[in-house]
Formats: sequence, structure tokens, C-alpha cells
Amino acid sequence: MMATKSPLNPPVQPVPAPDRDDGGSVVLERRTQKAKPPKLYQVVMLNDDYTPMEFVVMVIQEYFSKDLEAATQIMLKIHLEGRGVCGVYSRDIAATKVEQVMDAAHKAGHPLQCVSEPMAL
Ligand code: TYC
Repeated sequence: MMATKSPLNPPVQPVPAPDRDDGGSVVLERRTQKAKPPKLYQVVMLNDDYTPMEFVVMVIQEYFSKDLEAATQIMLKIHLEGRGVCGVYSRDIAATKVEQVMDAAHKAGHPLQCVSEPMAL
């Protein structure tokens, strides 16, 4: 027997139309398509007893695009607190900054250390 409209057989809800993006293409699985924002990484510089303050200020200006005043404040914070954030970048850019700073320090004969740390989401 055919199931037709009757008080015992209410009509089923219509299936909602699939979501569409701006280009009009059908989004089949929204969950697998949702892009997460890329993780950000802090480039943290560490204090030591030997690297000259002027060198640290110069490195912060050169590789982290800070002016003399901002670079000096960051250097003093590192000197007083042991570490300080010089900038926040994508993973690859942060890794490159660490390489550049360590390379410049090594070539100048200073033990300056710098690390990249993922930021908490
Ligand atoms: N502590 C160093 C000094 O007294 C200066 C310094 C600052 C070194 C910051 C490293 O990341 C650093 N010469």
C-alpha cells in the first residue's frame, strides 16, 4: 500500500538546499573544508652575559624592523628579565628570523641565542 498524505503520515520536511559558496559551487562537506588560521610563532631572544647591548639593539632593528627606541626597550627587557619577544610570524618566517639572527651573532663572535615558540591558540 502507498504511503500518502494522511493525519498518520505527515509530510516529511523538505531537505535543505546544499550550502553554496560565492562561486556557486556546491559545498559537500563543510567540516572538512573549514580552513584553520595558520599558527603563529614568537621569535624570542635570550639574555647572555657577553653579547654587547649595542649588537642586540642593531640585530633587533635590522631583522625585526624596529626603530632605535623600540629595539632598545626590547633589548633592556631581555637584559633584565632573561628573554623577550622580538616579533610574531608564520612558522617559516619565524624560523628564517632565528637563522638570520643566529648567523649574524655567530659571524660576529657573540653567543646570542634566539628561538621560535608556537603561540597558544
Ligand atoms: N646581558 C648583555 C650585557 O650585559 C646584553 C644582552 C641583552 C645580551 C639582550 C643578550 O639578548 C640579549 N652585555
